[in-house]
Formats: sequence, structure tokens, C-alpha cells
Amino acid sequence: MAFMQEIETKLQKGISVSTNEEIYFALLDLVKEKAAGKVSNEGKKKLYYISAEFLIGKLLSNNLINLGMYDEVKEVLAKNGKDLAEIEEIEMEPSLGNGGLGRLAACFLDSIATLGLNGDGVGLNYHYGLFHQVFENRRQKETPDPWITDKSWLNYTETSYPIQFGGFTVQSRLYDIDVVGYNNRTTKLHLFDIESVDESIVGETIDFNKEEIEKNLTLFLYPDDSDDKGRLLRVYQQYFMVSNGARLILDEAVAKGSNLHDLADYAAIQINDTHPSMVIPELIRLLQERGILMDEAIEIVSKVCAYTNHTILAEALEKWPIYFLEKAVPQLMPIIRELDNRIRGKVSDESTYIIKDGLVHMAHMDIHYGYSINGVAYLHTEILKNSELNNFYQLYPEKFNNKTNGITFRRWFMECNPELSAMVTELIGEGWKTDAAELEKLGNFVNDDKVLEKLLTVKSEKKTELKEYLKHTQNMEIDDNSIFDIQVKRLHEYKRQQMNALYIIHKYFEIKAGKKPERPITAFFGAKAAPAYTIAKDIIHLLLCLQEVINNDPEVSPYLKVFMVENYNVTLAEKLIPACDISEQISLASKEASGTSNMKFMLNGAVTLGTKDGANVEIAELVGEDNIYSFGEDSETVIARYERGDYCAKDYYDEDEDIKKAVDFIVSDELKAVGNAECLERLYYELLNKDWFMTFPDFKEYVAAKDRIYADYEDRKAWARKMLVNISKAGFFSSDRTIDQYNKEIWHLC
Ligand code: 26V
Repeated sequence: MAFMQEIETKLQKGISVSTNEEIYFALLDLVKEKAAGKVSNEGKKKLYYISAEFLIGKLLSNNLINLGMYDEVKEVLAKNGKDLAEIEEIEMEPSLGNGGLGRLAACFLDSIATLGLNGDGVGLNYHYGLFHQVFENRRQKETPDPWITDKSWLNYTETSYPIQFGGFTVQSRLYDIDVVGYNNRTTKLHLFDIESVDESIVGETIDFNKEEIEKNLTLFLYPDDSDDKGRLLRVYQQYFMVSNGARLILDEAVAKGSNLHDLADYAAIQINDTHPSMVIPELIRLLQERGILMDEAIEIVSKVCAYTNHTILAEALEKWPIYFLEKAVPQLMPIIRELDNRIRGKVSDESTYIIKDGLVHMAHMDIHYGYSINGVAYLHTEILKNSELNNFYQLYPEKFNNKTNGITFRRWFMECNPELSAMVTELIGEGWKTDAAELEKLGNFVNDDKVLEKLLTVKSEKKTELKEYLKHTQNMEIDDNSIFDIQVKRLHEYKRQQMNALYIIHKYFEIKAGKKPERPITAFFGAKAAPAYTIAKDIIHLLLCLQEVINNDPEVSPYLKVFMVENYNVTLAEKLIPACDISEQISLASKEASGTSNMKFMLNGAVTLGTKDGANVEIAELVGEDNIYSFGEDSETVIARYERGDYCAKDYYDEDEDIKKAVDFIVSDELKAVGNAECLERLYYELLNKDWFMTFPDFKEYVAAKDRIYADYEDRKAWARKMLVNISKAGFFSSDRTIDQYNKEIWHLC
């Protein structure tokens, strides 16, 4: 066996007498060599996906699958008494992203490599990534999360640039990670770092001196931006990322024969949300440095840059104070002023100007000077066109387009659910692995009892696996015969984890009153809250208090339990998603641009309980109303209510006894006995007096939909049919489809 020899040569001893750690590092070496030996993407024109986040997750299993070595490696290790899953635990997960936006970028790289497209990722090499979440006294505490070990997936390169800021210069260093496509070529994730980074300024917490830019620039992803110093550091990070990226792009184009006037034949830049928007003025600046006049430089850049919008939340649309940019990157301000002046000269709608009230509106710059603007799900793009960015849509209707998000089936099906993947392959052959639309063929089995039974068996095995994993890693006692009802995503009021919490309280009262569910329910949560987002942290506190009270109540816990997993990340997602029965996608309609976990859940045979928001709308259309549980007001109703500004949470509280009882429980003696009164009271007052993301109007329908879904779960055959329909319709959500559309409609690589 070739692999056996190769690995034992690296280990210089037998597998069976090596430790898991030794085997992990030998595998890392071997996989890196194999990846380096693959044909790398090529072509005249290259796509640069610039993003402040790439939430790549652990890479060993993923790379083994894509290299076609996974089964062999697993088998050889097992024969030698070693378990690949245990070896994988040695690998540190790089948390180089917050959530959906970063994970999407990682899925996109996998698809770019798999489709053999000439495209690379460009980002930052954060040494600690996002924080590690720990629960202390039922509250979130943030600690640093180092992931870079002596040997890692990073490859040192010779590329290095001096990057100038106002008053000082830093020297950059490029590290590359090879991204292996499924049975295909490789592409690269370029992560820029500073040579002068100093990890010693980081202690036990995520607090550090935010002013020593030369030392701290690449230490953390999105440092706490509740103060100006943190926000300013973000500007330094963004400029560092795009200046390096722009130089790399120009160097590569010139090396391939570009005279820079023809840059658009050599490069397409996808700007992932507004974090990389400064690439526009920076490229113009660098082109001018190389002798191209302003008019032409602007024209060139406008043919190269395309922008993706990932949110309509006003607070998430970046606007930087001019004095930040004057301080950090003074060389850009004259260019940004010029870009703004040109718009002022030809557009009368002042709301579209780039500079307003001392703020630079990054998205406005992208829209005026990019050639494509896309949303990430059908509904999201419609909302951008018709309301949020309507003034821009009037100016440039031809620039707007939709690219519904997708996920890589390699990680989110083949890797995390080999049992279900094998079952699918047995039924319909291998074709779905490269053409996800072939999953439709599963539709032929909706009346095949044996198939439906097998589906339930596989789900049940994944639930047992999760139960054991969480027992072992988080000491949780889970009943794997219960319904697994899961909501995992960043904590944000618009995602409405608080509505799920209120339902749990409602159920708790029902059980206390003697109305017991037919089958026990386990409600899972996983979520990190931004360190400065107080109410989000209060919601986490509420969930942990409910976990404590409910799970220890002998009257209730046989029927209902709550588990909030600690430090939700890609690794945990890979365990939770295959085990899920009910996928909670309950954002306030119009607020979730797309969502991508909704796609991962359906692919793994969970049934969605969701609002008509983001990609849920497309899921509903594909699976049909019998196979999804939709509830709640639609986006038009919600948008109209925001426009009227007449939402009054207190009215709902006064008029609906169930809402009142559930909300009052937040400040009850039972909860205060295990929780922090200040946090619970703050949340209570927020819900009653503000509730900006409208928790209450959908509550009644949410309760009805939950009760219906739990009841329907009992018809096991009908449920299995719903699972099968969901899997069979998931093909549309392959990121291979999404990337193919980006290429055909935006990048035009070949
Ligand atoms: C950013 C921020 C930053 C400041 C405070 C509040 C806040 C709230 C939301 C965000 C979101 C940033 C953009 C983002 O992550 N969007 C997500 O992108 C996913 C991939 O397209 C998509 O599936 C999610 O629906 C969308 O929320």
C-alpha cells in the first residue's frame, strides 16, 4: 500500500507505535506535499476573492477527501489501531471568520478549485482569529484562540511588500495555504501578515494595546470595535489587506504580460462585503504611481472590481469617519474625494454620495465604481433593488444581479456525513459528487419503505454520535431518542434566538401544567456574541440559565432539555448538523440576507422551521409546502411596519397572555436564583420597551408551527419522506452552482 509506506517513511517507525500527534504531523506533511504536487490553476485572467474572513475550518479530512485518499488513510490507520477522528482532534481550528460571510468565502474557494477556475483568495493571517468562547457563571467570556503551530497548513513565501500608513511603514509577509479541489487542481488562499507582529502583547484575555499597530495589526479578527481605537485598528487592517492584495494583483498581471491598461483582461476582483472596499482607491493610486492618469485609472478599476452585499442591516454597512482615513491612510483621501466629486458632478441624488457628514460610505464607493453588485439570495437582491439600495438601482439597473449562496458538499455532506453520502451513492451512483443536481434522482424513492427506514436509521446513528461527542467534550447528558431541535448561528437579535427561548419557557409552563409532549424535545443552541454586544450576551445568559433550571427540574427534564454548546465553530457544526431533526431558521423576515446553515441542514435531512426570509424562500419553493414549516409575517409586512414606525412591543405583551407569562419568567425568582439579575432585567426591559427586531408579532404563529412540527414528527414514515425530499432538492445549493454563475455572469474567466 503506497500510503502506508509514505507515512511510515515520514514517521520513521510503524503507525501502531506512533502517537496521534506524531501521525497528525506526518499526515500534515504528506498532504501538503501532495497538494503542492497538483496542477495549480492557470489562465490569463484570474479572480481575486478579497475577504477579511475565510472561515476554513480544519483541513486534514477535507484535503484527504479532495485528494481522494480519505478512505485509504482511514482504513490503514484503523488496521493499525488508530482512529482518524481522534487524530483530527490534534488539529487546531483556525477561526478566521465570524460566521456566514467567512464560511461562504471558504466554500467558494473549495468550489473554485474543484471547478478548475483560475481564482485565489486574499485575506489576513490573524494569529488568534475570532475569540474562543467559554462560559463562566453562565456568561460568555472571550479568550484568545491561537491556532498557528510550528508546523501548520501555512506556507512561507518570498512575497513581501512595504506598506505605508500615515507616519510609519510596516513590512508584510505573504503566507499561502493550498486549497485542494475535489479530484482537481489546487488554488491558493493568500494570507498577509506583518513581519513585526508580536504575540507577546497578548495575555489571558482578548484585551491588548490597540495603538501599537506595528505589533498588533494581524493579531485578532475584528477587534472589539466599541471604541475608536478598535475601529481605527480595523481601518489599518483593511488597508493592509487591500494594499498587499492590489500589489500582488498588479505584479501577477505584469508578469503575465499585462501593460496595466489592459488589467481587466488579467484580473477580476470580488469585494466581499465592504471590508475590502479600499481596494478601489488603492488600485487607482498604484496605477497612477505606475504612470497611468487618473481618468484612465478610474476606468480600469471600474472594469475590474465587483461588489457583493451580505447584509441590509444599517449598522453593518461601513462608514468611516474622514479623520480615521486621514490618520491611517492619508494617501487615499485625495482619491476618495476625487471619486466623490465626480459623482457629485453627475448625479443629483445626494443620498448616493460617497462622502456625507464627515463619513466615507464604503458601499457607495463600491456601487459607483464597481461593475457588478450582487445580493446573496433572491429575496435579498430584490430588497436591495426595491428598497435598501433603490436609489442606486435607479442609476445602474444593469449592475444589479443575484447570486444565491451555496455550500460545498465535500465538507458539508461527504466529510461530515459519510454514512448518508454512502447511502445516496448506493441509490443513485457517484454522479451527484460533481453534479449536485443529480440528487433529484432521490425523488424516485419517496415511496420506498426500505429507503425511508434506512434514512431514519442513519439519522438516529448520527444523533447517537453527537450525544457521545458532547458527553465526552462538554459533559452533556443528551437523550438520543428525543427530537433534536437546533439553532446554531451568530447571536444577533434579528436572528431571534430570544423567540426560541420564549418558546422554551412556554413549553416549560405547559409541561408543569401537565401537558406533556409525546416525545422528549432537546433544544440545542450554539452561538458567539460580539464582545461589545450587550443584549446578545444577555440572551446567551438567558439560554444558559434556562439550561440550568429546566435540565435540573425533575418534573420537566424528562420531556424537555436545553443545551447551549460552548464555542460553536466549524468543527462543532460538522457534528451538530448531521444529527439535526429540526432546523431553526427564524430570523425576522427581510433581515437574514441568505443564511447558509439552512442549506447544510436540509442537505443532511433536517426539516426547516423557518420564516420567509433569505434563502428559506428558495428552499420552500424547491421542497414544496408539505416539506417545510413556514410561519410568520413576510418581508413586505415587516418593511412596511418599519416604515410606519408604529411597532409597540408592550401592546403585544399586554394583549397576549402567553407572551406576558414567558417574558415575565425572564425576571422570575427561579431564573434570578441561577442568573445575574442585572443581565436578566436588562433583557426584559429591552424586549418590553424596544424589541427592535420584533420578537412578538410572530410568536403565536411560531408556537403553532412548533406544535405542528413536533406532532408530525411522530408519523415516522411521512417524516422520512420529508427528509428525503429535502435532500433531493438540496442540489441547487451546491457552491459549485453558485461559483459557476459568478464566473459566467461576473468574472468571465473562461
Ligand atoms: C455585521 C455586523 C457588524 C457590526 C455589528 C452588527 C453586525 C451585524 C451583522 C453583520 C453581518 C456582516 C455580513 C454577514 O456576515 N452577512 C452574512 O453573510 C452570509 C453569507 O452571504 C449570509 O448567509 C447571512 O445571511 C449574512 O448575515
